[in-house]
Amino acid sequence: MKGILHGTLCASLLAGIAALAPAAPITMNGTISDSMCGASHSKMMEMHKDAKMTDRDCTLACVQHGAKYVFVSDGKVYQIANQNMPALMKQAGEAVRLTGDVNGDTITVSKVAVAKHQ
Ligand SMILES: [Cu+2]
Repeated sequence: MKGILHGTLCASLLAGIAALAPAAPITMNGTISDSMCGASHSKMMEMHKDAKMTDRDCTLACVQHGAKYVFVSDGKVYQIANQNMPALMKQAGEAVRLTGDVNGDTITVSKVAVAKHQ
């Protein structure tokens, strides 16, 4: 008997799901900064040496002068869509774990938690 059946091709798994990326909230570690200073307050602090500002002081002062809150994570500066979230002012200049929907370079923040010290 020579009726050897060739195995049928295994159906390949179609994994084309990754292409569709719904805006799921993500959590990142970073700091709340301001759009004037971005990733670093050092330039501003250099200009106001006598004020002896902390990152927090600088962020709040910049926002008071028209800057917007931003979120800095891994050197990348994200704009924040919902500027009037109270937690932004509360944690300004400090390390946080921030949760929100990222759309390009803009985050709509849903949660700001204080980062644990390590
Ligand atoms: Cu500043």
